Formats: sequence, structure tokens, C-alpha cells
Amino acid sequence: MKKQFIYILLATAALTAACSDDKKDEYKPETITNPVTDITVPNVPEDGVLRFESIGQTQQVAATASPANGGDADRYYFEYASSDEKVFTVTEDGTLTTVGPGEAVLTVTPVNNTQLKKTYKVVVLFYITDLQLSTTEVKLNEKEKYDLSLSTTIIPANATYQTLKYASSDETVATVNERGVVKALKGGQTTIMVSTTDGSNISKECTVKVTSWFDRTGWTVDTSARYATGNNYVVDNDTGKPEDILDGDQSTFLSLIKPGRTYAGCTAAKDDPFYFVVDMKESKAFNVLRWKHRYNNSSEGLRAKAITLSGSNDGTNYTVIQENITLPTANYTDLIEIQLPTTTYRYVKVDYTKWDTVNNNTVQCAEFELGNGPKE
Ligand SMILES: [Ca+2]
Repeated sequence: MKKQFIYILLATAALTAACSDDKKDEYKPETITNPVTDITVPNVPEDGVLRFESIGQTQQVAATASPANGGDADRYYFEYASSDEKVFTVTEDGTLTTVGPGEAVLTVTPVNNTQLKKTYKVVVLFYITDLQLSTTEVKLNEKEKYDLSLSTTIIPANATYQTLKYASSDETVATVNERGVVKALKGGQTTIMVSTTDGSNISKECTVKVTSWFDRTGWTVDTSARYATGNNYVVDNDTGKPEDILDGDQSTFLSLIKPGRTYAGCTAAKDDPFYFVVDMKESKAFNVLRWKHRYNNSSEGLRAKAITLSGSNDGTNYTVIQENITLPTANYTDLIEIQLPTTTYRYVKVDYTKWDTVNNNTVQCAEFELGNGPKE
């Protein structure tokens, strides 16, 4: 009997404890019917990117809870934040205003339920409206480089995407890299196209004309002169020699006596031929000539005024390439480059056809080059 009483006491204690647990259940969270599961921001395109094309533009991005009739929808309120206020600002009530070009992130946070926070990319895009090239034709020598990006101006200067792309119409003549650096490879002409990549589809062209100047190593020169000195040239201090027109030094030169004149013991008769011949040692196609007058000498009378160019492959029979080519003589600093028809010869003969008949006794040529350039 005593034992049974104890059992009853234990059972009562257990029941009391159970009743105590039941009271706690009264504080369970309420069950919300049709709860909010998402938030909605108006006017956001499918890709989630808000795009603008001007500053001072505004857009309402005030969020709402979804579903709108959710049982707890009225508890939702939002905070708005811009990751970069130089791009856009956003007010407490969700008014977005663009400030400047660029990209930034809009964050919309339901303060009562931050797990439903959303972020959107905001792009304020200033399209390029024009590309200006300060030069549309560039002349380069083989192996020379030219940075086209330095002569390209993007309009407006604050366009969002400033990356340009470059392409060469003939990459055997010149290539261009992604930064706009043109590298001349061989004689000829190519067109470099500069284009925008921001979707504005603007392109501009620059013509690049490349000249390959021949390596003159091994070339030889003879002249029409056979003076009493035994030389085919007139000595002028350390220079005056035929090969001095091939040495890359503008202060050394070939010196020949003008017909009917005498100088340094050398005389040329009035009707003597008056020319020199360059032997390239092999037939080469060429279409451009570069001539340099003697450096640092003010006597204009020493400079050839006109020449006739002829070509030969046997050194005997010559064909005129171009007659009476006028050479400017006002100074020795002018870069004289003469465009020629393209011909292929081993020997090139230069006949002097016009010179100063009053002043100075000799005609001097400091540098003579041939090359291959664009056909004009
Ligand atoms: Ca020279």
C-alpha cells in the first residue's frame, strides 16, 4: 500500500511538469497566412541592369513586398543604398538620380527581413558620339612604329566605354595592336580602321603609307668622270668619292665637276657626259628615290637642280625611268623623296640635267637611296 502511494505521487509530479510545458506554448510565433516571400522593385529590366544615358535622370525604385496582399506585407519597409554616389544617388523613399558616367550597385534592403535584400547594377552610359583623328595619313619607313591612339580623340571625353579597337586592311604592310600602335612591315599602303566598342558603331580611317628603303651594303657607284688626276671624282678634303653617297652620312658626298669648269686640278669639257651610276648588284623593284644635298654648306650652287633617272639590267642599255626630276635646292635640310613609276633594274643612272651655271664649280650629292613605297 505504501509503495502504491509513492507511485501516485510520482505520477502527479510528472503531470504538473507537463502542464507547465503547455503554458509555454502560448508564446509560439503566430502563423502568418500567405507570407511575403519576395520584394519587387519597379521598372527593372529582365537582365536586372538599370541603364541611363544622361545625368540628372531620375527613376522611381521604391520597392514593395510580394505578394502585395501577404499577411505580413504591411510590416515591410525598405532602405536604399548606392555603392557609388558619383554614379547615382538614391533617396530614402526610393528615388534614384544619375550623377555621372559609370557603374554602381543599387541595394534595396527590407529592414524587417534582410534575407530578401536585392541588388541591381546601375549603368550610366555616355556613348561616344565622335572619333576625331588629328591625321588621316601617316608615312612610315619600314620597321617604324606609330601610336595612332595618340592622334585619336574620343568625343565626349567622359564617354563611359573608351576602349577602341584597331584593324589593318593589309597586315603584310603594317600591323596594328590593340593599343593602336602601328608597326610598318614593308613598302605599300594599308588602311587602319579605328572603331568604338560601346555600341555607338563609330569608325574612322587612317591611311598608312610604308616605304622600305633598301639596304645599300655592297652597292657600288661609278661616274662619267675620268679626270686628269686619274679619279672619277673630285677630292674635297676627306670626301668627294662616289661611294660617299651610300654611307648614310650627309656630310660626305660625291663631287663632280660641272661641264666647262675646272676645280682642284680636274676639268670637265663642256660637252662631257655628267652622270653617276649606282649598281645595286641585283635587280630590284623600286618606286621611290631619296636624295640629300651636302650637309652644312650654304652654297646653293653645289646642289643639283634636276636629274634624269634611267635604269638598266646589263649596265649598257638604259631606259629612262623619269626625266628632269626637279630637286628643291633652297636648303640642305629638306627631306627630298621622289615618287617614281615602279620599275625593276640593277643599275640606276643619274644624269645631272640642271645646275647652277654661275656659282660653284662642282655638283655634290650627299646621299642617294632607293626604295619601295606605296604606288601613287
Ligand atoms: Ca654621304
